[in-house]
Parts: sequence; C-alpha cells; structure tokens
Amino acid sequence: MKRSLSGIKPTGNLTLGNYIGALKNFKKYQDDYENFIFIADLHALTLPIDPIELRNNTKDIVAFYIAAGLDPEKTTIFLQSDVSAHSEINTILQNYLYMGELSRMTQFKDKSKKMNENAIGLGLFAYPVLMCGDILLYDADVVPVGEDQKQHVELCRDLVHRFNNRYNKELFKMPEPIIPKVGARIMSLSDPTRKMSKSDPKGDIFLKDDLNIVRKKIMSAVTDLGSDIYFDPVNKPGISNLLQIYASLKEITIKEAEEIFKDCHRYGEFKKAVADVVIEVLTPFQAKYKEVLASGKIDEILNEGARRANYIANKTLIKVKKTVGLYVHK
Ligand code: ATP
Ligand code: LTN
Repeated sequence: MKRSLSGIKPTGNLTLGNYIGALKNFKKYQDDYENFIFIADLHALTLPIDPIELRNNTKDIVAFYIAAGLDPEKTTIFLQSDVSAHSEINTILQNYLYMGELSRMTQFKDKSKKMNENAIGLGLFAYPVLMCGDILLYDADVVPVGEDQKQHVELCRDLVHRFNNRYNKELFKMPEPIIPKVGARIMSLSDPTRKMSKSDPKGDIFLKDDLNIVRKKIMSAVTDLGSDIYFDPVNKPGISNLLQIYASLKEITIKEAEEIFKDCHRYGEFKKAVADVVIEVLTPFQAKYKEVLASGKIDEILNEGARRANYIANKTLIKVKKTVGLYVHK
C-alpha cells in the first residue's frame, strides 16, 4: 500500500491558511493509503517558544486533526518527539545535505532576516534536514503540504537521488509533494501580499476564533480598487485571496467561483458569501474540536500512534545504519 505523510508544527494557533493548505487535505489519503500524520514538535523548537504554549498547541493540533476528519484507527497520529528515530536519522542525514543548499531555503531566509544575526539557532538552519528524515523514515510516496513547504520536499528529493546514488541502491523512496490546486498559499486579510502565518499573525483567521469575530475579520478584509470580482493576484490580491478561500471551501475551481460572482459588483455582498462559507465549515469543526479535547482521549491516541510509528521508523533506521556502515549488532 502506498504511504502518505505530513505534519504541522505546533508554533501557534492554527489558521485558516493551515486548514486550507494542509489540514483539510490530510484525510484524502486515509482510505486508500497508509496515512501518517504527526505533530512536528521538534521543529517547533527551531524558534523560541514558551514551554506551556508549546504543550497546549500540541494537544490542540491532535484535536484539530480529529476535527478535520482523521480517524485514529485508519491514520497513525503521533508526536515527532515520541519517535527517537527522527533525531537519529537527522544525525546521519545532516552529512548529506550541504550548507549552500540549506542557505537557499526561502523559509530560512524569511525567518532569519527578521532575527538578530548572532541569535539564529543552528536548528532553524538545519530545519529541512529533520524534515527530510520525517519523510524518509516512513517511505512516504506522497507529502501533502501548502506551497511554502514544496521547496523542502524538493530538497528531500535531491537527497534521495544523492543517497541512493552514493550507495548504489534504492534505499529511499522518491516522495512527491502534493500541493492543492486552490488555496496553496492563503494570504493575510489585512495585507494580502503576505502569507497568513500562525507565528506572525497579522490579518489571520484562527480556527479557534469566535465565529462573530471571523465574520467581522472577513467583512473588514483589505480589498482592491474597483468593484468587479475576478481572479488577478497581482492587481487584485485581496479579492483573489477571498476567491481562493471561497473556492477551496466549496470544493470548486477558481473559474467556477468567478462565474458565481460575475454579476455581483458589490464587495460587501461577496465578502458576506465568503464569511458564510467559512462559518459553515468552522461550525461543525469547532464543535468536534471541543468534543475531542473534552473526551480525554488525546493521550490514548498518541500512545497508539507512537507505537505504530516507532515500529515503521525503527525498521527504516536500521536499514539506513547498515547502509552507511554503522555496525548493527544483535
Ligand atoms: P509558522 O508561521 O510557524 O511558520 P505556518 O502558519 O506557516 O507556521 P506551518 O506549521 O509551517 O504553518 O505549516 C503547516 C502546513 O500549513 C504546511 O503544509 C504549510 O504549507 C501550510 N500552510 C501554512 N500557511 C499556509 C497558508 N497561508 N496558506 C496555505 N497553506 C499554508
Ligand atoms: N515543515 C512543515 C512541517 C513538517 C512536515 C514534515 C511536513 C515537518 N516535517 C514532513 C511534511 C512532511 C511545516 O509545515 N512547516
């Protein structure tokens, strides 16, 4: 059976961008693939974070995974830090990725340029190495992610080539990034030229937001000159962003969404339709999220997930150790 793997790092409150670009797509693979979905808690340490916040965010994400339709019987839901093979393979793989290629990663450049040069952690720089290990430990065929993570999966593909060539065998499987056709990069509602991001929240819609606030945020989203509704991210970034949100949540194409609003020449009316659909999706989602948190089942889910993930990951790790010449004894 083919495998799918993805994860989200618990660095803050999840946003509508996380939902549309990643979360909502995770369950697509749970019936036909072996599905591994984890919480990238080690990755969350790559920027300073309050320990209590990190723990709370972590539990939240498990509840969000279930709310988004993941079934722990079918999908292995686990914490990265519960599977020590992630850290071990990271130690090995870091020797096969180069400083030059890591320094070209957009995420590293974006995050580090906002920081004091003398306080950029090594972990932030080496972030993609750990991510390659996450993917390769599970022999993932597909990796569903938003646009901003595509570059990291491509780097992982380069590593697979390099590693397999060096040892002259098909040790690692070639992973395929799966980027949604609509909504791969949802922008901030207050500045539609920048990505909606949970660690730098400006103009974000949070999945936990009160629904009245959600409506207010959408009604006051920054729009563009004119009154026509069509997709043109360069000249109409605000309207194009709202069209993406609408189309993705309605599971239709951008063209179909444009068709629906072609005779609507009032931004207010259009925004109301966008707010309606967001609220329609978030209402049952939030109810399920609260139910999971109240059920007290989080630890049970994570224990079972850790058991299954460790089994697969440790098998891969042994193969890797043997391949590179580490002495694996009985
Ligand atoms: P941070 O601000 O901490 O970097 P983030 O909000 O960018 O976090 P991640 O944890 O990096 O979120 O990403 C989780 C998943 O959500 C990834 O697959 C990522 O591509 C996707 N994603 C994040 N932001 C967006 C967005 N604005 N639009 C679409 N997908 C997104
Ligand atoms: N870098 C990802 C989170 C992540 C991930 C992964 C996603 C860590 N390891 C492996 C897919 C596969 C992000 O969302 N920022």
